Amino acid sequence: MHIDPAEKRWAILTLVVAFSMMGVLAGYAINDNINPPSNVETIDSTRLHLTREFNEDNLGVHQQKDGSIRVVMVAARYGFFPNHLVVPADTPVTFRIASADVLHGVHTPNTNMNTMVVPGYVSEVTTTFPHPGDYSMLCNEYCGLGHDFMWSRLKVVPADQFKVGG
Ligand SMILES: [Cu+2]
Repeated sequence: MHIDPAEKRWAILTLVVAFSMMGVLAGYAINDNINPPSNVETIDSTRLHLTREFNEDNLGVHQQKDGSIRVVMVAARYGFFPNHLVVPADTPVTFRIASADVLHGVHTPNTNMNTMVVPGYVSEVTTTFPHPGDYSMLCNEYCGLGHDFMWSRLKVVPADQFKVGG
């Protein structure tokens, strides 16, 4: 089979560009600790309020015995519950989020916290926030007419000033 040398050059160039782009993506992912959430845990989204973990009284920030933080949240049209969280900096924070209705997303700009919240599943993300400050958690999956208003506040305080509920 005859392949024109010019065609061959362009084919090689295309492959080089494609593989370099994949390399750049892999570099960013490894460097910034970006990875796909891997928790596969199912839940009945219509009965969240009847579960031990996702009932209204248990939502929010909990400190574990080892000092790590566990945040239990429900995403529902059009808000995250609770809609104001305070967590410590430099401490592993595990978010457990379930949707009560449709597909939602949670994205915290300037951090690596970003996950989809698929009805029927519990989304779990563990991350550490190195920089104290005020962040927002935004829904980044279009979920209906009120989607633009679906966000909550996340305050990261220095670890020595943290107290649950403070
Ligand atoms: Cu939304």
